Amino acid sequence: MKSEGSHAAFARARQLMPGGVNSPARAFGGVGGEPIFIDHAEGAYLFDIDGQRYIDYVGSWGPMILGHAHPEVIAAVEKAAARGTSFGAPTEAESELAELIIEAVPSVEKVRLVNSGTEATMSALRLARGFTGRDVVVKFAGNYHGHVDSLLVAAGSSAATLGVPNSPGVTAGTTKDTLVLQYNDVAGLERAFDEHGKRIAAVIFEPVVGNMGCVVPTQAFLDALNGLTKRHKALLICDEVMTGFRVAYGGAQSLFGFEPDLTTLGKIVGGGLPVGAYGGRAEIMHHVLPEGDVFQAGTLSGNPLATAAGIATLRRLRDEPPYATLEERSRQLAEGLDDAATRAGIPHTVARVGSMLTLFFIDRAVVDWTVSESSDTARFAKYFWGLIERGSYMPCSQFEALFVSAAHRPEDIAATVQAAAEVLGEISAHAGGN
Ligand code: KE4
Repeated sequence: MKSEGSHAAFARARQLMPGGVNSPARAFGGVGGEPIFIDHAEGAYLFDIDGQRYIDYVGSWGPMILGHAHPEVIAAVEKAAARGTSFGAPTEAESELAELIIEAVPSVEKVRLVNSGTEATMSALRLARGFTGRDVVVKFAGNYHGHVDSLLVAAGSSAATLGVPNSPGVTAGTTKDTLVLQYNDVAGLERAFDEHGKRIAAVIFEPVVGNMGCVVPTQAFLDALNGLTKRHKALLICDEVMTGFRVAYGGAQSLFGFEPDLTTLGKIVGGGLPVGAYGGRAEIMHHVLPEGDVFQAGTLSGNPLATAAGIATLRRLRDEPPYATLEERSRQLAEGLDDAATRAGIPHTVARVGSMLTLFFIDRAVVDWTVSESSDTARFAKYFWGLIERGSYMPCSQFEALFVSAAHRPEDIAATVQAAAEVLGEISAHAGGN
């Protein structure tokens, strides 16, 4: 499968933009080779600029739960565009989208729309610090919450270690109040609260992790997160940018039955256009400017085109919930990948919640970043390119979740499973069966 057009397009792009991309996740750094340039997409399929078709399991990293170019979403955006693209003044569409979010997510009584998941988490952290008057925030290794300076920290060596920057340009002062713990580590969380409890403004976490591959929280960890934050009067921020409207219409919190203090959203709430959101208890959101004094603003927040796409997407998910079908197709894919790797004799595990899942090239359950980072990424790269050659487009990193959309048909899943069986068989034969 030659991508001559992508090769030339990438050469041009690298002259113009750092790494030739506008987000590093797209650069194929985790699998080597060059990214594929997309011409258009429809339903479950991407079409590259050389005319190759791929069954898409990235879905723009989550937003495209209905599939690409859904007629209702396209029509809503076209209609909105004809009426003007941005006014810098309030519109009823913003209230419509806010109402859909509030009705869907039990813990959200008031919400503020922003333009990305990063803006949502950055603002939620500022609000938590403003509301509590405290400085320290807790995050977990392998959880990604966008490129928020104070969250770009290396994993601390122990519960007592406050963060050090893991990116140039992030100052020690920015990360000195960030504590990085291991996901699913209840004892570590307890020690952190013992040591820093009165200074902790918030704990932010992914309720189903997508950003170290798919990792599921234990019930004990969820109980500790809720119990310890309440006991120490810290806020629990549930980052549902990826899981919101993905694993259930009400997000992971509705699936697992807990109510965080603040929730961040993105991806699906914009239906592929730039929308992020943060919301929660009215008494907390009351502190956001101009009602309160925690500053946050944005020229294009609640943009008419983005809200139109978000409204059309959420209405469709509410009125014709695809979750039973997504569960069936995703289970078919997960079992097929698991079976293919088992038949090939390749050490692996599969983790899944709803229509987000990961095939890990490691021989044990992935419970946190220390396990996930031990996965065989070289083998993952061979698997990735083998599937590309056979027309299935997986996330270009072992440390990402794949997504199934409502547009994926049983025959698409079967084709991908067949391709995986061939690729994994070749990998195994080449490696002498281990
Ligand atoms: P954005 O700023 O990229 O809209 O959202 C940041 C973000 C926040 N929280 C969670 C749980 C997220 O998964 C993300 C973004 N996810 C990545 C993919 N794992 C976006 C892909 C990219 O960076 O290009």
